[in-house]
Amino acid sequence: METHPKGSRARILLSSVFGPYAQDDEFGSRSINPMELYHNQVTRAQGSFSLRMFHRSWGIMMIQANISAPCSVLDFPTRKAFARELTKNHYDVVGISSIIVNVGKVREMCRMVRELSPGSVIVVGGHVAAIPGVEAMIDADHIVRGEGISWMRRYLGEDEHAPIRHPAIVSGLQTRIMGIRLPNRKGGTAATIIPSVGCPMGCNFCTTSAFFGGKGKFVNFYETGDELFDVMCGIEAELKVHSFFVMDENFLLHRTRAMRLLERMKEAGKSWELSVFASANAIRKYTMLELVELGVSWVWMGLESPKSSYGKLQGTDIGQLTRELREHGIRVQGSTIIGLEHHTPQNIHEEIEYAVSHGTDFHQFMLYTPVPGTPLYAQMQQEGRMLDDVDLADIHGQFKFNYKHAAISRDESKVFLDWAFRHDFERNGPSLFRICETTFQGWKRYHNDPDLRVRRRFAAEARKLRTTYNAALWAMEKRLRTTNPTISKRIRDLRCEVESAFGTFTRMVRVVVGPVLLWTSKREDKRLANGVTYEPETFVERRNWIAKGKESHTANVVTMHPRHTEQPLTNIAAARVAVSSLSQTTGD
Ligand code: B12
Ligand code: SF4
Repeated sequence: METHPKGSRARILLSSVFGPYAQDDEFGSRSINPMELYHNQVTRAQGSFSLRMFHRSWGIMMIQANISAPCSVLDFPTRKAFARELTKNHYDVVGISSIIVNVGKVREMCRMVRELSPGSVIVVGGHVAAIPGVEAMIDADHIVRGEGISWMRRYLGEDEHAPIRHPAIVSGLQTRIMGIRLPNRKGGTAATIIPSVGCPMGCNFCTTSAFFGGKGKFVNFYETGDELFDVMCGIEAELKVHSFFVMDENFLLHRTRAMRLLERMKEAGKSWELSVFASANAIRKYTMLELVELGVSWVWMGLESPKSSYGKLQGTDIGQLTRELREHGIRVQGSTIIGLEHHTPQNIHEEIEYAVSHGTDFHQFMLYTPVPGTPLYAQMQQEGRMLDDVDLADIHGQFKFNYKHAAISRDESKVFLDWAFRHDFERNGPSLFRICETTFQGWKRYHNDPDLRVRRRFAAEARKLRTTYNAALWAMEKRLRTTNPTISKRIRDLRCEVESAFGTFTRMVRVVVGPVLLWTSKREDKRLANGVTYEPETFVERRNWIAKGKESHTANVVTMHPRHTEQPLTNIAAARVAVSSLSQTTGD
């Protein structure tokens, strides 16, 4: 493979695509496709109760941490900030990271590099590279498919097999719920840990599996539980966290690694909380006790209909599994696909009803979407079912079908998808209420557990319930009293149980904080109705950096540029501090 002539002395810029994101524009931003996880695809119908937060671009952070060349990461820039960075610093290589929907931004960024930094080599990586014929759509010198750390190391003439250094990544940023922006307190948010990329299950629609090799393949950054444990200890010390968002498509599938991690946690007395992605059959390889001891407190799991052809659920009663997990204090984020082959306008409501009846804490709904690079896409193309006139910026699973479904039209697909979100909210209430339910169930079962590690973890989770969560329950109960009396009553019942378990202090916090949350959540709903949206701040991080004309070496420098003009909520500072623990509980 061709290497860069300057090798590790080359100056590298790694950038994510530019914002603002939550708006409609000619570069492919879409107001229904904000740069948010929950509000984009999970809690978007929950108004002010929707969980709002951002996640950094971990792929380029991982690459930066694993090369010895001077390297800047520019995350969530505006076009202006990207242009400024290109002209202020000379870069030998400009790397752009993107997924498919943002290909229009990559095109524009390549154009800008050619104009403003004509000597730079342009490297484009991430899922955008899976688009067939992407070479003709963008003006890049290298388009990298699959794992990027090893590619960049090879390109710079470095050892591609060197151990992977994991950067300390704060998982969720600028968290906001019920109209309150939570402070970015050190240790207040989970850390993201990335043990591997890809998934060997190879479901035919799955882009992450396909991108890293497909069925039977994946790339492990950390093979063993010992390696993972050491990385987690390092990050625990650096970020002062006890909670980890484990970004591995199917973490529990690798049982030997997970069980060794548990052994090490037990030896060291670690009461860590883990949020994981796992398929139902992988979860079933563990007893509930093993999951609880491992600290699994949040699971993201596919809930496909039993009539679908995907093997992840085979032999598993998914309703029973969800109930059991929640009874053991494990929050469940269900994921349901709308528009599977067997769905029709006649059975889709029943299918959604079935999914919603699981009563998971969170529920993601996504359209069945053949995405370039996947076996499903190849199949649909062969069958002549792909729609040619759909803009790539609209293929994000939250708008309309990009293919001809046997029974459901493109317009109907959006109607059914939107109904699924609304129905889940009406039937099960705010996710914040549901996680309180699960937390309380876990506490009731484990607060006297003989294992100190387990007791400690559930005590920590209950601290939030004793204070702010209970106040939030009161505010939700009031807000839903007329619009959804059934849910309001369920919230009230839970609150009364919580208050009788935890006593006077909990009631006092509710009396003080509850009305504040009631007011802020009403105000937030008004703001949302007026079209307020949220954007992530811009980050610039430099590593192995020698500023132009200076001799001194700067190791790691982080700068943040607040983007939007939101007023600090100083009048409600007390409530902000009080609810700041939320981001830990949601695993992000
Ligand atoms: C975190 C995340 C987000 C964050 C965004 C973070 C960010 N700053 O961009 C949030 C939650 C906001 C988000 C939103 C969306 N996401 Co998202 N997201 C993820 C998730 C869960 C993790 C990404 C990650 O960090 N992985 C770990 C890192 C190490 O892997 P990586 O990013 O792929 O990077 C590696 C390589 O790709 C490569 N690489 C990456 N960049 C570069 C750059 C260069 C120069 C080089 C050489 C190599 C390289 O090297 C890296 C190391 O090996 C993935 C699923 C997954 N498991 O990857 C989905 C995923 C990337 N998202 C996806 C989608 C579709 C979306 C949304 C459209 C939401 C939706 N409706 O589904 C929106 C788009 C928002 C927007 N306006 O752009 C798809 C992309 C599909 C595709 N083929 O394009 C994925 C794969 C999920 C899926 N299976 O459908 N997402
Ligand atoms: S189990 Fe999940 S992550 Fe793995 S291939 Fe299937 S959909 Fe993708």
